Amino acid sequence: MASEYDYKKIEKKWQDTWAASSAFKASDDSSKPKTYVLDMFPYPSGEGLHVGHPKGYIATDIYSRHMRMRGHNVLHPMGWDAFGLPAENFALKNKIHPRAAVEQNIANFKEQLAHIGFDYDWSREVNTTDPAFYKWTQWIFLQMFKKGLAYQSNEPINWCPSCMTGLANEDLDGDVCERCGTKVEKKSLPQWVLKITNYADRMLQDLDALQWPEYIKEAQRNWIGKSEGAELEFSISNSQFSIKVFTTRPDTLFGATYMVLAPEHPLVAQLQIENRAEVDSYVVASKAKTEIERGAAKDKTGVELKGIKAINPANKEEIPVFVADYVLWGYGTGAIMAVPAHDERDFEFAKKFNLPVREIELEDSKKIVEKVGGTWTVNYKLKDWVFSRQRYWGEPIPIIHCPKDGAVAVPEDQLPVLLPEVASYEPSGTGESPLATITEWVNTTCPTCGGPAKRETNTMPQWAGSSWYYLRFMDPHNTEALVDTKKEKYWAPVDVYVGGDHAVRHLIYARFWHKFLYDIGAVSTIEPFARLEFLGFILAEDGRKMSKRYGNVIDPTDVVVEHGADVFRLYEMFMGPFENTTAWNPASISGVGRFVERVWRVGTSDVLRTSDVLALDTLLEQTVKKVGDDIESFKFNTAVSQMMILLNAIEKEKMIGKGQWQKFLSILLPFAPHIASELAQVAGIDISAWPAVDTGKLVADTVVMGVQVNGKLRGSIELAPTASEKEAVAAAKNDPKIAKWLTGEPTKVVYVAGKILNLVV
Ligand code: ANZ
Repeated sequence: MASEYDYKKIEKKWQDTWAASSAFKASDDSSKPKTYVLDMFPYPSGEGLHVGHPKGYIATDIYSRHMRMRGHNVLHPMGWDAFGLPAENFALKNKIHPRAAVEQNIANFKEQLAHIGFDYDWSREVNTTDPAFYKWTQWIFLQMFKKGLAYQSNEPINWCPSCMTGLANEDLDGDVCERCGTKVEKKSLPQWVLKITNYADRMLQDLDALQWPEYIKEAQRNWIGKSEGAELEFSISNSQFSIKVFTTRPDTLFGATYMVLAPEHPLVAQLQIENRAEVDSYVVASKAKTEIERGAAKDKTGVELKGIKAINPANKEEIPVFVADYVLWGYGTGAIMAVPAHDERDFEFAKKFNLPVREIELEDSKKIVEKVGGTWTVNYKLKDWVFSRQRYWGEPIPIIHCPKDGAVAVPEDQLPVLLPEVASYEPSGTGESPLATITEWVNTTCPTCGGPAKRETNTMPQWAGSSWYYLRFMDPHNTEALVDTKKEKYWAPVDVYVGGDHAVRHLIYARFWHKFLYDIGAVSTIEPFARLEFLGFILAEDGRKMSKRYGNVIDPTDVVVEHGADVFRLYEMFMGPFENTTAWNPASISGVGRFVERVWRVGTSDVLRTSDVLALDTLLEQTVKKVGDDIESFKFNTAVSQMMILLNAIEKEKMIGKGQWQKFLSILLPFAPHIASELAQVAGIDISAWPAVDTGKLVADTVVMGVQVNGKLRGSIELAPTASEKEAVAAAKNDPKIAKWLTGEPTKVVYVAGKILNLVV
């Protein structure tokens, strides 16, 4: 007699068993092939996990369990991305120290994850805020500094007045702070900047070989924004000055009817302009707009620089010069030649200011650049990475400023530079980090000359630790190197990386750091993540994003308590294609719940036979094959539905061979590891290996095909899937139920072998 399925007891039992036997510990020393499966590690927020977060973790869990069953040595680790603004803002709001908040939140996350039965190797857990970890984040920064890739700059940067810190372009959503939604301003602050642009070309080139979704690659290409063109020089009449422009269309040079300088262009201040007051007030007004607003404005604005004429180097024609904010200072040379006949923005501007639109014959770009003494050049939209944050909760930048020796690296044997305790870690808003107030920490001696010097007080951005953490999992306890060379060679690269965010940003930064580490010999592969799978989010039942704000958050623990971990796991995979965004649906969870109960009932009733049940053979083999293929290609939903089809057949037969049951439980194991393990134990079978597909049984001897007569289903015939059209028609005629509808010879036959026969009479 079948017993009740007590998932609470059984799931706990297996979770304890796995923990006690360190079942998922990855070995560094293995003759097996390796698979490294990685989730984008979470930032441990105060809100805890909602049911959307584990979707990717379930997928990697299934993938990694199945690779382990295929005989691979699998690394599937988990850790915490815990530095940065969100953690600090949470701590400020709740009036606790960020470190205490992070610890508390991590404990909560781990508790939530534990209930779901994941196969993480917790012995490799990392936390970016652990000094033993960030020592190496600082070490990488120092290597970049030594190679001239970390430099100081005073260029105006994005400043969030609400978060009171400078930000990188990647931290913006258009022109607002990605974190808090406040419009950013431009502010000049001394900054550390990383020369990511040095890697722009390699980051573009190496995208091609990656097994990543095409739209993510495209997003990266657009973010890098490589543009090939020429720099051409226009002299200014009666002046020693000239204007250099960047153009992708030198062939349109004869059509240039005016020029534009960006408001920030130094020439605007230097030139002898007749309408100085008007120009200056335009420049001031343009400062209030963001670059996005400037670029997108349909109604173009600008002011002519009266008394100034530029000379077109191709035909020596004098053309007017404007200051206009649709030209940006941060791109190209900050000045353009305007060709209204060929450029839409220039056309809009020309219409408004009554400037000539000249149709021309295009020149030969090669030739014309040479003729006017221009140079070919390449521009990137990608900007160097503004790396300083004026906030407390980040890795201290390991630099000492000496009045004599300038910026000096902290000696490597003094790493990590520990983040000091501070009485108040609120952002100062002055453009200095809270660390600047701790004089005993700031004042130090210069490692070069021994004289009095000061520590750098800015911290690193929240993206620093995540730019290399995947390497640390390969060797998390190493005190001598960020990763041991031998271990890195064995584990690298990450074979499958799974997440649902950071198409640019993290994935750009990590690729940049990785390539740098490759250049200094610290890693052996040119790319960190060979394959990337991007997931679609889970929305609340109401179709909105799950958020505390809307009160529609579902806690995975509640679902596990109500339905069990296996049901939760199967349901999240069954919701739809992995990459689709889908809404939570309680009715559908109950459906999956019934599937699990039925599996239990079959497994605990008297159905097992010593020999195989022939009627199940073909479907079983097809299912083993499909589930394996589907896991490999991240099509988890169709894998689950195929197992449901197989279960129906097993129930219909009311019996199954022990060997067949073993195969079924084996393919179920990665999805529903608790119930599969329990039922395998009940049956006394081993399900640790992925079953081989018996290809000889994949094709059924006969299939049942529907037969339509004049568009209406009139019956079915059973014959070999490879049968010819003639054989199929003959079989239909032989079936009395169908034959009575066949009043004459069919005038048209549509036959899809193995699927359907359609007769028109
Ligand atoms: C003349 C011209 C004629 C242009 C034409 C385009 C079409 P991408 O492809 O994005 O690199 N440009 C250059 N610097 C600029 C700046 N700082 N702010 C705004 N626009 C700028 O675009 C390059 C083109 O954008 C350049 O080529 C320049 O206009 C403009 F039929 O020069 B072109």
